[in-house]
Amino acid sequence: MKYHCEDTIAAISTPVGAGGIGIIRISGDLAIEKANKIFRVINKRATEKDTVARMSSHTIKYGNIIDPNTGEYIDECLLSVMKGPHSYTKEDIVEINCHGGYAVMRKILSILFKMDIRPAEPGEFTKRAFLNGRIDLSKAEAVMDIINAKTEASRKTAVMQLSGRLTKEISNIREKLRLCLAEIEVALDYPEYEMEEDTGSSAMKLLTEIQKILADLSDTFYQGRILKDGVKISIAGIPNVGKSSLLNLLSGYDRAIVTDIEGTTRDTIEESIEYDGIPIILTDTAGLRKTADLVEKIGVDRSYDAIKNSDIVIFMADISEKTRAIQSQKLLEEIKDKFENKIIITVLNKCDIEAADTAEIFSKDSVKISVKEETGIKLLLEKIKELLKIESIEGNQTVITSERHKLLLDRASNALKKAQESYSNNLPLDCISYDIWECGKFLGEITGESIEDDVMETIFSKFCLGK
Ligand SMILES: Nc1nc2c(ncn2[C@@H]2O[C@H](COP(=O)(O)OP(=O)(O)OP(=O)(O)O)[C@@H](O)[C@H]2O)c(=O)[nH]1
Ligand SMILES: [Mg+2]
Repeated sequence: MKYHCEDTIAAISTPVGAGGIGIIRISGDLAIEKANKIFRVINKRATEKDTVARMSSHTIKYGNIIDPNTGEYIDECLLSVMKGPHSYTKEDIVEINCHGGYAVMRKILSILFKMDIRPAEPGEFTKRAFLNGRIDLSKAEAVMDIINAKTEASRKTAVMQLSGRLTKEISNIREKLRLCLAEIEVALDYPEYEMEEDTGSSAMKLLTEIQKILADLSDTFYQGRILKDGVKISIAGIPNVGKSSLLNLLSGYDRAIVTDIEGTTRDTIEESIEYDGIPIILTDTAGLRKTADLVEKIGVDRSYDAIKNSDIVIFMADISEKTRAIQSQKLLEEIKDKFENKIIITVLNKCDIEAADTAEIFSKDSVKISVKEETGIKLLLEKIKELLKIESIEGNQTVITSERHKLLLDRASNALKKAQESYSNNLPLDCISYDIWECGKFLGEITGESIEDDVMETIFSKFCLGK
């Protein structure tokens, strides 16, 4: 596929702000011709032939950027040329490595924009790479994930997608569906050979297999999302049990106010941390209790919202006093009832001053810790990791991290379910063909082989400028 775009585009590809170097990327038919007009090679032995227009592909030269209209010297830089189709977009690309000041880069861009080059839209370089057939859509999405990856685990999953593992898996399934459709067609075209029954039953066997693959892939989304965006964990409990102290310990600084006064925390406090490559979004909450204080009441409502929105709840109890521990146990039961399917880890804090027979009030799988003495914390973090089942997906399994992919996998799977229902209701094979075709179409939307323009525009509009 070669998509030809008349426009030559340019953008700053490095982050906005002061930096040692900044990169301006130009892509399109005019990239070399226009860069030639603004660049003068600096070299003792430079001749008139030393121009951008004569540079070989994948070479770099040192020189000055000059405004061709005024002759003004703008900056010194390194300029590289990558000729299409051997470039990121498959078009001619020129990259200017100038000094990373915002004013310098804006000035160079403004000169380019006066020369039939237009500003690139967000993600437009990658969109061209996709439209020109260099990468498929799921790989283009992975490029964005790599840019946004903040932890080792999210980087790994994005690289896995960029390496084409998901693409390969989807292509294999689509190929199987294509063969299946071809067999059905033959059976329908030659009724005299009476192949319909055999073809139908072998198609159903295949569809069951594919459905299982699709379901397994779709099921990896929970872990994939966590690896990409982080797991949301809230710390809840009655006042004064040490919730904010735990947040401070895990985030490594005094993020929240800690006092021995009940009701110190009034609002939810969020902090991002990382454990063993897993991104965690930790929320400390106001202690849960009935209160007449209006502000505290709002805080308590927010605590319940935080519990509702989290993947895991650390329910913290204080085992230094039996009556307070009993109070905590009651609240824990209430929370379990209210949030039925929530993963809750019971954490028993202040075990450094544990009161006799208090820990026994809680179930055996509770984690005993002391924030003060920093004991039991690793155990707690390991327990979280165990619950997320991250280890099992870090091996060879393909993991999906995009909601769009999950939705399409589920739709593809539903299409197969319809095909199976039609078959059990003795509907003719051509009805089944349609559902199989539809399944392939949904899968094709993941890789971008079958995709509507507006969907594509939405995907690329989420990209950052200059990529
Ligand atoms: N002995 C002991 N004291 C602790 C421990 N963890 C916290 N504390 C103390 O318990 C008191 C309450 O701690 P916080 O972290 O403010 O408790 P909280 O649950 O956030 O309280 P609220 O914000 O009021 O809901 C403080 O005096 C802490 O120093 C611990 O492991 N051992
Ligand atoms: Mg607190």
